[in-house]
Amino acid sequence: MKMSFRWYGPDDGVTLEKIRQIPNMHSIVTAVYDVPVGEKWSRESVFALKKQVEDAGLHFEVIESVPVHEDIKLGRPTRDRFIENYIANIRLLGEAGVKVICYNFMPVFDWTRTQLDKVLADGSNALVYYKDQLEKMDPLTGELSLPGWDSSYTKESLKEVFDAYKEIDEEKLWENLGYFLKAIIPVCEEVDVKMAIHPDDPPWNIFGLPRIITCEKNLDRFLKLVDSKYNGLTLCTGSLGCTLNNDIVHLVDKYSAMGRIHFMHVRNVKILEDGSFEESAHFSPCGSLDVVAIMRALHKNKFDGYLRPDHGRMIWGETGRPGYGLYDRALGATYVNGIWETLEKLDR
Ligand code: DNO
Repeated sequence: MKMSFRWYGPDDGVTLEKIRQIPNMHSIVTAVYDVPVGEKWSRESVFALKKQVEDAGLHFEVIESVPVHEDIKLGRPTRDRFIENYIANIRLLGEAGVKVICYNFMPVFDWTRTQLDKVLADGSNALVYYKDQLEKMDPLTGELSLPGWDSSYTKESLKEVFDAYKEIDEEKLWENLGYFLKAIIPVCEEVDVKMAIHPDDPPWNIFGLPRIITCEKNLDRFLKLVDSKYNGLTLCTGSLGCTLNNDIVHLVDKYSAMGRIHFMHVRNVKILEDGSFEESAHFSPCGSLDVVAIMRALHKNKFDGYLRPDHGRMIWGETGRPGYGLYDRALGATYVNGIWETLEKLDR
């Protein structure tokens, strides 16, 4: 297991110097952020990023994300140009020593929460998804402020893309995903860069848009679209685990045994009675997931991929990017390290 941490680049208040002080930190997970979705990344930006990370004593081996242009998801005729750009990015990142690329195939929205600063009983605040709040949100009329949101959409362009999705049901989205993978995975095999799709978060359709990377049946189908280890998963425990329909320990065990998990996002969520959920501290009793059982499954299968503590709450008065403060994620990393060290020593 290689411990890693997400860093949003030089403007991130959580600096590389701080991140490297977290025990056992191996890699930085980052991306080039100043290029519009779908375009080629420049050699200068990628190598500058690599140098910064390596100068801080950390590895530059995981990119999250190289976003997929909407035209690829929609299967528009223009997709081939964007796929070519995507392939150019894979090749460039391979040259820079990147081993894993995390991406997602969620229409329009990335991860979705209904409130970013819910105050919890202990005075910390966290991201939450409340079903009643979601019902009141209308992306086409309201002012949206979603955490993974591409803010370059205007109201008009959003309407246009929503209209285009009227033609795309889940089967069509599968077809478009298959087309994309068949084009890129042979290149990944050639340059030794593993793709790791991020599950849909939350794993159900929202705002009438289809979502397919949601459950075991669909993950099986996904892995068979191109049956190569280069076509793999980012197994995000909090995304798949915010519904009781997914047995996370089973999924982690099954897909790590198959060698198809290249990247783990470890976090905990508390599932509420109506199917809403709150992001909680990583410590198992704080949420609905058993983090020890998850780590035990990885350990049993000799997981040697990358893992990052995912979202944290805001604690100790910290402010910053929702989900991506330093303190609670650092506590998460330390907790996971402790579990892993224990498993290693018990194994001897
Ligand atoms: C949220 C993240 C996601 C993830 C993308 C991958 O915190 O896990 O935004 O980076 O879905 O493309």
